[in-house]
Amino acid sequence: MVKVWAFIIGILIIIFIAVSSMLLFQDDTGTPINPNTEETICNCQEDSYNCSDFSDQIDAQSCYDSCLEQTGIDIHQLDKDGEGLACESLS
Ligand SMILES: [Ca+2]
Repeated sequence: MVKVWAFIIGILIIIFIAVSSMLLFQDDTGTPINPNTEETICNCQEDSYNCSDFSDQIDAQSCYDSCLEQTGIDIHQLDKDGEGLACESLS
């Protein structure tokens, strides 16, 4: 009987740890935070990036799209031929 109670208490402790660690890695909006992922910060204030600063075309494109939305121009000149695709050379 003691073993059964020890087993039940053990399960409850594991559930408690699992739930508290899930709560710990959420921000205020409830969105899970992956501590290993650093958010890409794209500065749209001045021409500060070249295609070689991005690890792939998707990153360059998201910076290009974000700055185009904020400034209305291709501030980093990532799309020199002006057809809407940034840094084709990275894809
Ligand atoms: Ca282009």
